[in-house]
Parts: sequence; structure tokens; C-alpha cells
Amino acid sequence: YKLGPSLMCADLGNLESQISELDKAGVDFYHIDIMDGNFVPNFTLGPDFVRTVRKLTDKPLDIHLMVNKPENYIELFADCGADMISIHEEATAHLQSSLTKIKSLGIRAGVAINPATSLDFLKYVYNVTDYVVLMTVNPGFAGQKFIPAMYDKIAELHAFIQRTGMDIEIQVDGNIGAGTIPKCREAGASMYVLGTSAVFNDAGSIQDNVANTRKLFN
Ligand code: S6P
Ligand code: MG
Repeated sequence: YKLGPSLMCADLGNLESQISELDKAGVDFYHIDIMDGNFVPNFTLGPDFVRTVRKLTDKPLDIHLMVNKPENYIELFADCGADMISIHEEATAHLQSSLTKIKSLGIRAGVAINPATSLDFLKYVYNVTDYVVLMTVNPGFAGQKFIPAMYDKIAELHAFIQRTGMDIEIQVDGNIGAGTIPKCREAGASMYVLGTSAVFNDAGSIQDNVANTRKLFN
């Protein structure tokens, strides 16, 4: 399993120290949410933020594009130092070509899907997909509640991947923490996006919170 803090939940006034603590805590990647106020009703981070983070860490940067027509922004985020880019199936009319474009730039390609979107697309694009992001809340905001039907969705995707022998990771995003990780794990998720539920809260320091999250995998 891999742990990736969601930087929209970090204390942005202290970004450098937050990232250095997270690096020390041994996180596996950084998840960076990009919203356009159109595909989702909110705004978050952008390309300049990604460039800044790129200078602060060597760990993989995972860009989650919650924007319409993501195909128009792939080169932009590649240039900012992205290692992984996920685009929403619902946001592009050209999923296969968009994924192909991401991969052609040497970047790992992900497909993110909203809670109500089915997994059917995968059988047509599996050979250009490195990971699937199962949204376990509706995208747009941190601090929401996990949608329970998503456990079965993770399990369904996991079974499909096992059956077909695909090399595809399952990322879960939304209210991932002590209350949800055990069941996500049981269902077969392999990459965990950590926001306010797991890491960026007052329960403890960043390092303690990452360490406590790790214990859930023992
Ligand atoms: C939501 C975004 C996510 C959030 C994450 C926050 O639109 O894609 O990556 O940042 O879900 O985590 P939490 O624990 O506050 O739900
Ligand atoms: Mg996200």
C-alpha cells in the first residue's frame, strides 16, 4: 500500500515545514487537487503550487485534475513536474486519447471516477491506465463523509483487476482514515489519499498522524 497526503488540506502558510515533516514521516507520494470551479463547484491549487512543491520534495507528485476538458492541461502539468496525472472519466469526451497523451509524456496515467460512475470504461482503456481513483466522496471538498456503497465498488474493481491480471492500482480518495481504512484495505485498495481525516487534524503532529495511520495496515 502507498500513502499520499492531500496537500489542499495542509497548512499552506507553512508548506515547506509541512512537506519536510511528511517526507520524514515516509509518505509515498503527494496528492495535489486541481479544481476549475466548473467540473466541481470549488477552486483549489494550480500549476504554480505544483512547481513550488516540485522544488521541495523528490517524492512523486500525483495531480488529480477535477477540471473539464483535462486534455487541454496535460502538457502544462507535465511541465510543472507531475509524475502521475489522473483525469475524470466524466470530464472528457476523449478518455482514451487523453490517457495515451499522459503516458506518451512518461507520466503515470489515472482515471478518476465520481461515486455514481460505473467501472465499465476500464475494459476499453486498461492498457493505457496505471491507476483508477475511486472517489469515495463527491469531489470538490475536503472533510466530507465516506459513501458506504464505495466499499463494494472497490471490491468489484479489485476482483476485475485480479481476474484479468491487469497491472492497475486502486487509489481511494475522500474521508480516508481510521474509520474507513480497514474496510478499504479488505476490499483491495492500494493507494490511500490522506486529508483531514487521517493527517491534517489536531489529533497529533503530522508525523504522529502518519505513524498512527500506518498502524492501521499492520
Ligand atoms: C476532494 C479531493 C480530495 C480531498 C480529500 C480530503 O475533492 O479530491 O483529494 O482533498 O478527500 O480528505 P478528507 O479526509 O478531508 O476527506
Ligand atoms: Mg483528490
